[in-house]
Amino acid sequence: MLKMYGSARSRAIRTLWMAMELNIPYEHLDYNPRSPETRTPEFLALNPNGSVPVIDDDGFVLSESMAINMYLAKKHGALYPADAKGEALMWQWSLWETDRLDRQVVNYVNHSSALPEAQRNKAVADASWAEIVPAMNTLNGVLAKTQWLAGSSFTVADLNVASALYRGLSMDLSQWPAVKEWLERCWARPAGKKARAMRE
Ligand SMILES: N[C@@H](CCC(=O)N[C@@H](CS)C(=O)NCC(=O)O)C(=O)O
Repeated sequence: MLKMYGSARSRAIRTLWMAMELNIPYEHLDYNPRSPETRTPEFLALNPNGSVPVIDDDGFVLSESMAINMYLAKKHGALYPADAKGEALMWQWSLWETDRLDRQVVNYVNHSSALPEAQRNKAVADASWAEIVPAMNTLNGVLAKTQWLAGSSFTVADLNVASALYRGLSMDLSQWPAVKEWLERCWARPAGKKARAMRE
């Protein structure tokens, strides 16, 4: 059976959401980031980075949340873009999010609200925000013209970017109304709601 390592309070929320979209059976190993379970020789053999998520699909081991979701969608023949252009857009948006928004959003939310006040660093929050603004402007411009990122329906491209923007749900997105509407639409899916409930 598919084993999914990683707590829903980590980037594993992305892969848990995908498994629930696909309605596939899986065993959840609810490991927290940096926990002792992720520092054992057994875990480091699965993922030498020591990070979550990682999956073990009957002996096929894969890390990186975006890659895991693309693999699962392709393997199970659902939410995978229908043609080469949609597939390329899925790669484009998944890689773009990882580059332009992933760590930036986590750092911004941590250092502006999530961490205890004494641990917050305003310079980190400000530097992150300076990167978030142009990226959100880009995403908003695209989503003002199209409902979905890779074709005419919800695909793994939307799942990857929306799930990575989980913390965007707690940010003021009013200056990016198309992003806000799309993000809420994605997370309102039954599997999105279930993934969120695992975390909150
Ligand atoms: N690019 C990776 C990032 C994975 C990652 O950084 N995971 C964090 C938790 S959200 C982690 O396990 N950090 C602890 C560590 O790296 O030791 C992905 O998207 O899967």
